Amino acid sequence: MNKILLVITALFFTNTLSAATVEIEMLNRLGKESMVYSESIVNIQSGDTVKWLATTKGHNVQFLTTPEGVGAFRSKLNVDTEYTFTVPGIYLYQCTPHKNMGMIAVVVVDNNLDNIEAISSSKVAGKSKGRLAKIIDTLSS
Ligand SMILES: [Cu+2]
Repeated sequence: MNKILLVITALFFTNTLSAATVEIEMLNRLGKESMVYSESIVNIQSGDTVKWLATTKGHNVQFLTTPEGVGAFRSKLNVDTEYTFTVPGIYLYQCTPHKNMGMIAVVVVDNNLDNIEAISSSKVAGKSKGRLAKIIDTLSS
């Protein structure tokens, strides 16, 4: 019994100590692409934080499809923003002004792909359709 408690405690502290912050830039241009997040897929562990940097202005982060039970998140335009992920699964988010211009990306927490159907059937328009298809291809392979 004590041994189990010890293992659980150790796991808890290991997880807390290793909580990481990943930075993503919000950009008007990256190589040949315009209106993009610098990473279209980020893999993190629960407890980790993603920080989106307003490297170029006019962008934000708005959750579009998330694991069940996760509340809405929408940041202000033009400012750095961050979110700490605690629920495993895939989070699809978009930039509100550029949602039809392909400015979407995902965060995957704990390598959990349980909600991939909900992600792939998310309503996106314009250039975001192609980007979402690419993301789903990558996640499924
Ligand atoms: Cu944008």
